[in-house]
Amino acid sequence: MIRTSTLIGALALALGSTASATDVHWDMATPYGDSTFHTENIRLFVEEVREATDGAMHIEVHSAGSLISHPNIKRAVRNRQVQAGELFISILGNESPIYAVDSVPFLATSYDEAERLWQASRPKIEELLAQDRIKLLYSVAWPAQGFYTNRELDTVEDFEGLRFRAYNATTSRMAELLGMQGTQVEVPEIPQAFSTGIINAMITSPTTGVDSTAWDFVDYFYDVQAWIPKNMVVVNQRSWDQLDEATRDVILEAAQRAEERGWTMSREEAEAQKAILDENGLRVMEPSDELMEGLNAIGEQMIQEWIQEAGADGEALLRAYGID
Ligand code: PCA
Repeated sequence: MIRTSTLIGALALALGSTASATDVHWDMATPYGDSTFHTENIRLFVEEVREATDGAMHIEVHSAGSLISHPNIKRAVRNRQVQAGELFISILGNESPIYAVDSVPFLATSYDEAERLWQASRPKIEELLAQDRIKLLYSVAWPAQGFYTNRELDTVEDFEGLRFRAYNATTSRMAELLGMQGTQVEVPEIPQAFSTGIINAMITSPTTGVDSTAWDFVDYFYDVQAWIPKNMVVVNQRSWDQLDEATRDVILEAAQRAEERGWTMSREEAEAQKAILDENGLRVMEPSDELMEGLNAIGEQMIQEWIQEAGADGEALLRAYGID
């Protein structure tokens, strides 16, 4: 059967119109839920692209890992199972330490530092992605990461024996150094992992704490601001190359706006989401000096380990960031 849209397309072509002859539909896989600001930002991005192309470029967002689970999103984009995707950059840390740089404890802990680190690491990350025929569109930070626990943390010894949710190789390593048992759990599964006792502690943003109703499972949020990790939005290079130039320009411009808007959203929500944690009965704690000293020592060790692993590329990246 011939679809009406095909007929209209053929007609438009015959009449010399550029309108709907080049309708493109892309699928985009993302790991996080619809209420997360990253997903809200993606939906605004997709809508801008749709409007600026008069509806010709349609990107369908499949959120919360509903189409592809987070650990498989990069591969799915590479293999064109989906044309676009969003993922947490440091989930790729076991492919290259360069991907993990934004999750090294206490290397970049303010938004200004995180932005500088992003500018310093972006070219190298683009180069790595290009090896897999993937193109980077934009990247947005999460608010700073803090600990959620059901016990008071006075010193680093208090982590001993906790069952800790890890979300990448760096957090697994941190669990090990703090004497915790690490288990990798994706965001949509956090509530279940807590309620079944697989985990009883985690490190993440106030955003993800709110999204996963952390107050149902733990009593404290320690605002240690350990690092500011990022997501990135990527597309398959071949799918990209098949777009006409006008559409590519529209997407690049919308991507740049999405990056700027996303960082603003992130900055704004760091405080707002902490207030929501507090309203729901979680005790938002300032860490003691002793706790911070212990964590900083672990951070030092992990920075050294990262430098060793990342070699000359890592040194160049840190120099670009402003550390010798
Ligand atoms: N939320 C995501 C990544 C970092 C964050 O704040 C998570 O917990 O997996």
